[in-house]
Amino acid sequence: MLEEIRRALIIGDGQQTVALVEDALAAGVDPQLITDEALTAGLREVGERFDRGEYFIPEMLIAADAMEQAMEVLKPLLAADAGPGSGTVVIGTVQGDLHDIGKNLVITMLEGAGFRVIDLGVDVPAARFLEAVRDHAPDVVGLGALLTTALARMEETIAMLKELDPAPPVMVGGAAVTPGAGERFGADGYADNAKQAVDLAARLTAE
Ligand code: B1M
Repeated sequence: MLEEIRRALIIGDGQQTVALVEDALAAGVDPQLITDEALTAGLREVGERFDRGEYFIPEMLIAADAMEQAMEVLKPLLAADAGPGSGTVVIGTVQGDLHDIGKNLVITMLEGAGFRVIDLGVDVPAARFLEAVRDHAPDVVGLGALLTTALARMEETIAMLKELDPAPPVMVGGAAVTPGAGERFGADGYADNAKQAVDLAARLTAE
């Protein structure tokens, strides 16, 4: 079933992806497993095809749209299973980067866990993060990046956030980020997926 969903997503058939997700849910398959092993894995394959020159931007867009349609079905179920949390998280994709599917998934899980989330969107300049910290006094700031070219912006933004007094804890994630890079940039934690992001935010708010 997971493989069928993955294949429907890779060819960008949104209707079929949603129908197969609904079938899988009806058969009792875990929503988190569908999200990670079928949908996210499918988009990873789409990215690899793009890398190999087999897919172009339109194919990436269509597959992303199929994922977004499927996530509408899955989000309420994921949110209900997100675990406990409290506090405010300011989150955004750093400047130069327009990817937002993963960030939105992280937001769904954070909100499901009970966090108040201020979503700054995509292509967010450092100044906008600083302004949001002043306006909302968040317990955690989350920065995402999927493009390696956006990592320099992430590093700069963290450096500016860390000059604030008090400096908010910063968590990072997204396909371009590694735990090592996060640490080098001065982040307080790295999350590999949305579930880990919730656990990390809970840990950082408790510190
Ligand atoms: Co683009 N793209 N893309 N893309 N895209 C990647 C990222 C790429 C790896 C594909 C590839 O070549 N293999 C590649 C980057 C290579 C690199 O930098 N080394 C790439 C490229 C090159 C580009 C363009 C430059 C292409 C071009 O124009 N020539 C362009 C850039 C535009 C820009 O940002 N300025 C571009 C555009 C696009 C689309 C618009 C077509 C579309 C985005 C649609 C959208 O986001 N609304 C798109 C897509 C869909 C992808 C891939 C295929 C899928 C990304 C995705 O949504 N994954 C991607 C390939 C890949 O990632 N392997 C690719 C699903 C999502 C659930 O996973 O985002 O990793 P992810 O999120 C996870 C975790 O990472 C984590 O939790 C999530 C859930 O588990 N997480 C966090 C995410 N954010 C977090 C934040 C946290 C904590 C955890 O704390 C704050």
